Amino acid sequence: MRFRRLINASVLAVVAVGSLSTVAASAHDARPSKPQDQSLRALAAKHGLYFGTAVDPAAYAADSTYKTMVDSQFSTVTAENAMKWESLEPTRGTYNWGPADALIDNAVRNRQLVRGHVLVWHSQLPGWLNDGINDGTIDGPQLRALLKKHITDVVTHFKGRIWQWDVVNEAVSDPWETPSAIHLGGNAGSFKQKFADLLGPGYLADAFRTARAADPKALLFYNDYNVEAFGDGGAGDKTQFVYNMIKQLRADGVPIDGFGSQGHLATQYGNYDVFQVADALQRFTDLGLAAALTEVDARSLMKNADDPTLAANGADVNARDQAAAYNYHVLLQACLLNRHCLSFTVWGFTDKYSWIPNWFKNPPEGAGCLWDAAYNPKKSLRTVQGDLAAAGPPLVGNRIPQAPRQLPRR
Ligand code: 9MR
Repeated sequence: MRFRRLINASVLAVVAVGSLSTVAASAHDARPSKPQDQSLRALAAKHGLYFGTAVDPAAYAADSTYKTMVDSQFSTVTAENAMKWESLEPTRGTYNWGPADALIDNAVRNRQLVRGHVLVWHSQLPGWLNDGINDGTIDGPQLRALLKKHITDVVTHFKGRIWQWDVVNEAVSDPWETPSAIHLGGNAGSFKQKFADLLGPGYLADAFRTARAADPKALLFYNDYNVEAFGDGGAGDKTQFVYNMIKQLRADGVPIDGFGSQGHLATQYGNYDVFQVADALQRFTDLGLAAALTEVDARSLMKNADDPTLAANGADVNARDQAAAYNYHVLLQACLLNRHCLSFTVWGFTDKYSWIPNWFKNPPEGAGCLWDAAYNPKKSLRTVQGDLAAAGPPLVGNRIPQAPRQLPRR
């Protein structure tokens, strides 16, 4: 008792000194403390928003700066690759849960929520499954059965530890593919089209129902790229197609809770504006869904593969950095303006480990992250910090939690 009283007295003393100095500071200077002194997670928490990153376990283990930043800057994490089917079941029937479990353990330690990525995707399937689909030894009914087992096994294994699941990822085509009218699948003759055709049109509804049966509490998302804004609403408008598809799923009682807009932007294509993206998010959340920005980055064309880290021209870097920062700003503001937008996740936070230069080589693209390859803050980071620090009521309110939609009672 006496011990507790002593502690209370000393805590009170500290509080008193703290508040005195706050009063003194605010009398002279009404500005908030500098955003760059605060973490992204702390700045976002003022709005109830979770700020996340994709995590690469190899970098996390080998690079202490990377680890410190994952642990301290972010309030939600996504496994960049460790929860994909090829990572979890490289040999048929033998699961490798280790890296994904470790990632979740770290998240729990750091009081972070986890986005599960991904249950159904035509890409990064294990070799045995790819081969079976390609050589015809795995047919439609077999693939549907394998997928059902996969979703059940994975969601059950991680049950209670996943906040949001990307249940289905990138299921529809792009307008530059053939045929150009958006459809389930991809380019004529592609693996993506074959995967969709084998599964048949009902597979999305089945996937969400199977996931819900295995975990009643996780929020279940459809996730895709190039759906940040609506186009002309016609046959080549991917956002419109995804909207119609999700609207139908909701009307059919399918337990889909969220719309994930990946947010992989590129400065050479120009920028959206805040209200284009805010309007799109609103149309989706008006369907009764939560929303999330799930894989944000803003890449630029590089002059050569070494640029900008080794051979960059300062004028180029400045122009790109400002354009990239504006792209981050637009996505974040749109998310902040919608109280159903629950999280804003970047697809890696440092150019040191970004997927972009590995993916876009000819012509080279890069420089898409908030920090550069030497962990120097970029204009994009400062912009995001400023946006989070300056936002608040009446336009930016606290987030509205999403209730997971349940299967109908039998
Ligand atoms: O960042 C991921 C990269 O390491 C992988 O090689 C790549 C393989 O397809 O997938 C990347 O992540 C993708 C994500 O899972 C889905 N949306 C697009 C992302 C970037 O390609």
